[in-house]
Amino acid sequence: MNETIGDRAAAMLAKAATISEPGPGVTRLPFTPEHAHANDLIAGWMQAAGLDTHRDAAGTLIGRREGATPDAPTFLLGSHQDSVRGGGAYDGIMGVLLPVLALEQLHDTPLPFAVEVLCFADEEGVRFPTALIGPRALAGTLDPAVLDMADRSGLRLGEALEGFGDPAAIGSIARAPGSVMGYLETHIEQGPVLEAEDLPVGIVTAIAGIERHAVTITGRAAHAGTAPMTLRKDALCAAAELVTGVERICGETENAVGTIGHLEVAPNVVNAVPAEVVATIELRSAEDVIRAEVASRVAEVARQATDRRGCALRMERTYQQPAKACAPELQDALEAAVAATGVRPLRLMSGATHDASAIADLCPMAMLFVRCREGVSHHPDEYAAPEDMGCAVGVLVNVLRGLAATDTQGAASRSS
Ligand code: HGY
Ligand code: MN
Ligand code: MN
Repeated sequence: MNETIGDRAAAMLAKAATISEPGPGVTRLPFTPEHAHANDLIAGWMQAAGLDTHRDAAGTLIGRREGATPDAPTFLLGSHQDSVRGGGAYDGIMGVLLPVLALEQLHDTPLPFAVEVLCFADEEGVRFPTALIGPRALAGTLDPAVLDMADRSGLRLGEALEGFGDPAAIGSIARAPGSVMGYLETHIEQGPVLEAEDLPVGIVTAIAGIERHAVTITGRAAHAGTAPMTLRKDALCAAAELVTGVERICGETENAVGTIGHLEVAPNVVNAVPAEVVATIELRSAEDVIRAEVASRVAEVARQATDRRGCALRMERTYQQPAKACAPELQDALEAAVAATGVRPLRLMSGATHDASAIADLCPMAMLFVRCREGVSHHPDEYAAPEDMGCAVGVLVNVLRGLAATDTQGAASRSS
């Protein structure tokens, strides 16, 4: 039986998934040997599809095909190559590969505009306490201070970037807004909606806003046997109240989610009252005003939980990005492209954040979701079916053809 485009995508992504640190799932962090190896593989994909490849100063691998004229605007597609620790084989990199396969299908189809597939280095923000440096550099919104942020080993981001990009030039790669028509990111849904609707693909309406806080609760170590309960300053009990507080507040707030994904206890021994807890709080909502309200309620719970136990609290917001709406005109173009494949178009919001959220500061952006088995993501069991990936490639081909037709009509009406 002929190998379908979806089968090819599945095989290529399975190969890419082997480029990982040892351990379960995929662990491919930015500016690492694994990243360099993945770049070589992806650049090969791009070149085989007829794209010229280069890396920009932010370490983004770019595959480009020229437009009809040297000054033609560019349409951007892409996603990220990096993963979380022990992640899946589709998050990010599938959104780099599928547009490459779509452009392979359009190799002999003239397009008036140039097209670039962007393979961003760091979307997850797992290695460094920042993220999205590639799209932010293109949008001209990158804070150069992030280059001084360090990973667990103390290596600065700016040093890690050497050999992948050019930290000294990262501030000069912002694209002129008029030079970019728009950005379309294809991404595994990472949620259960498309599976529940029995749909292979979906159209994203907005990307949730997100904020992260670093919390340190300092109590007092004491002997677990001799310290009376009334005289303890138990940092972990205070933290426990914060953990359930986040769950309760977000559980009772429509359109908000909250997670304490990281928690460390010291001295972390069976017979000592915990002296210190370090934790992260992450809050998300499609409505920034809701997220702000939840954040202030969570901060109040933290203050009360620590005051009551005589513990000290340090809580600092380390990251935030506002919710971003997808461009209505690109959503409509996606809807027409999906319908043309015979699939019922469905629009849904994204609880996960993406490179598109940063590119939205440069140009109109949109996202195409691909069904995710049981909504499982950021996990080795993450899975997108070949036939769904094949459908997505068909949608991307339809979108590019549609943009070309619109562009040509536009040019014709401008010249008449
Ligand atoms: O955290 C996120 O939403 C994304 O997967 N980095
Ligand atoms: Mn992702
Ligand atoms: Mn992710």
